[in-house]
Amino acid sequence: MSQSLADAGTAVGPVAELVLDGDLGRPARLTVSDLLVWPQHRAQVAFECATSGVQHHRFTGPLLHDVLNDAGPVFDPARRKDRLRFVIAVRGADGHHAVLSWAEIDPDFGRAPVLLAVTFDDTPLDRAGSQLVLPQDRCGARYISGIQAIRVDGGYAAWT
Ligand SMILES: Nc1nc2c(c(=O)[nH]1)N[C@H]1C(S)=C(S)[C@@H](COP(=O)(O)O)O[C@H]1N2
Ligand SMILES: [Mo]
Repeated sequence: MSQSLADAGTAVGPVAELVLDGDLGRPARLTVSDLLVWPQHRAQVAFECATSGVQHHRFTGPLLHDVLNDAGPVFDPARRKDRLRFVIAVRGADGHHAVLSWAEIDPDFGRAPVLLAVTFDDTPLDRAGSQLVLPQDRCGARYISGIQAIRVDGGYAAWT
């Protein structure tokens, strides 16, 4: 049987894909190995879970901002105020979802170093899917695992 390049070097099994869509000039489907194209960052984090207490983990992966910027969000990059109406919705394969504001991760505003993880405690996430890493969050609930879709939405333009 043939094996795709994306599977090479990882354990046998289906490779998870995430869909990037919404108000983007270049929507995309990305495997975890596709996420290695961007500069890789490390995060050593602690977060509290309401049910299991404080957890400590290490993650690596690209900045969410770098990945989304390359997908061409349909705002005028030269006008800072134009970015403020954009939201980013992230959904896991189990339906768990949460939103971030674009400004939260934008280097001109909140500058949160949010990652799309490719490894979790040194284990590759190729089959489980990427996990959202928010070092600024005290609570673990937005650390969405098994990411299936990310939608960028500038829909609040309707208010202007
Ligand atoms: N896909 C998905 N990701 C998720 C959750 C979930 O239910 N589904 N739970 C969140 C919560 S509440 C916490 S605290 C962290 C860590 O939860 P875990 O210890 O159950 O992995 O994952 C987060 N990511
Ligand atoms: Mo949690």
